[in-house]
Amino acid sequence: MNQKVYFAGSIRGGRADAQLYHDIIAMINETDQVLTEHVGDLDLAAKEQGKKDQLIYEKDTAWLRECDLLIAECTCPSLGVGYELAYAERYNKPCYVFYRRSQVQLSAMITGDPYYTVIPYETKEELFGKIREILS
Ligand code: 6K6
Repeated sequence: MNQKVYFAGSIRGGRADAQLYHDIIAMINETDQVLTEHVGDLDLAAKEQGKKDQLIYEKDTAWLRECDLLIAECTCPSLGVGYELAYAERYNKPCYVFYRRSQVQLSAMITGDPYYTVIPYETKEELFGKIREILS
């Protein structure tokens, strides 16, 4: 309860799963605290404009150092999420990596690294059940 969760999901890598990120974040926020709520913002394109990339990087890496754990949804491939996973490993943050097994073959750089807890899923119910287990 009340853990600080860094939720990672694709932004510039593609927004096909934006609604799913939004729903995951809302679910986690029922019991814990998501630091990265913007990842689930459904109107992100407008808000992204004008933000300086260096400030985004500095803020996100500060949150990565501050968080208790990282949860990533990796079905939509994203360079930023890959970077965040490596950064979180460097700071020994527990990392849980979800992906829909029928839609993507995850990078070997993630599945091959025993540091990460990689969790394939298929349905949203399955995904939410597993996230609840992690947070409990
Ligand atoms: C978003 C909403 C409002 O303003 C923005 C500006 N962009 C970003 N803000 C915060 N974090 C970002 C932004 N762009 C990427 N990230 C981080 O990288 C998020 O934490 C995501 O997990 C990850 C996505 O990387 P790309 O490579 O798919 O963009």
